[in-house]
Amino acid sequence: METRFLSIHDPEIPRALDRDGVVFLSDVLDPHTVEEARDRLDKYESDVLPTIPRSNYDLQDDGKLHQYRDVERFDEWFHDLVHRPTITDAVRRAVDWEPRLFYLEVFPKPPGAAGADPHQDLYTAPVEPPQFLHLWIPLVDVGPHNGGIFFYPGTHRLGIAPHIERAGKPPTVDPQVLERLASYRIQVACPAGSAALFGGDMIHYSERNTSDRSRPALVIGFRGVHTVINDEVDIVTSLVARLYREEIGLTRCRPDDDFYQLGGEDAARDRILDRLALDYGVTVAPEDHREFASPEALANLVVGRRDDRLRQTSR
Ligand SMILES: O=C(O)CCC(=O)C(=O)O
Repeated sequence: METRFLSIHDPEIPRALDRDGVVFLSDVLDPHTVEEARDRLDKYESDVLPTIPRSNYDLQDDGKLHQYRDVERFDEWFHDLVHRPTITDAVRRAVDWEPRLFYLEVFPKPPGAAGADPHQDLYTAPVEPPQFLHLWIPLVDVGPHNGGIFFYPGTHRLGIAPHIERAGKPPTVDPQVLERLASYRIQVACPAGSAALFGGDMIHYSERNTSDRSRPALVIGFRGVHTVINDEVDIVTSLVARLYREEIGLTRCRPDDDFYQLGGEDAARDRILDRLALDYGVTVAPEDHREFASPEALANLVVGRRDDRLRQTSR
């Protein structure tokens, strides 16, 4: 596939995106904005991240920062950046549905940080109908030396690939499927401020940053204005079921299974409640857990309490 960089105003963008599933854009952010974004992310990581719930960021096994999201909710400058008409208009022209902002996430990739394993964003964040785009914008020049990114153009037409679920890590595309698709794979060196625009059905991954400099990238997610996302309670229910499986040592746990009937003991319960408090900033007393002992009931309690807290802090 030809990997030309198109101008953000190029009328060819919708056709290229439809054909390849990914399109590369030049000069989406000017050098001054790129530099300011880098400086502001450094400040965000030191001043804001430590003050917000753990569910807003992910760490790697070695404790390095992997990814953080919803930056536009906590920082006005990034809020304005993701709403710039040059960006939103370009995305609007690229697809035949009306986009709305989904989130801004950041892959800071400090030196030595691992890459993102192969995935399709429609698998990890399903929306219905499947109208979902990522605008990936590196804030330094990105190539094979510093955590470069790979795509499989054309394979977006094959639908959602089987993913392997892993404890404590995001799901990843079945390696056997990737092997069969190997001839489609491309890596493109992307200058700072350029972008890759791709659909939620595009398989992609990035490598470890083996350079001695951070490799930050912004990812602006867009979804169709009429899409629905899985209910938050569904998402937290499946997370709680996973915590039950991990902490009790089970292979299966259904949404309505009772923790105590599954053989859960006090020490496992305390670890689960600690993990939920860290992730969602919500405290559940051990005596309350008896009453909300299934993944579904506990998820309802956690989401309800978190929403109450958010309402109070936004008053
Ligand atoms: O920036 C990276 O390393 C990974 C980006 C990514 O996985 C994404 O945009 O979904």
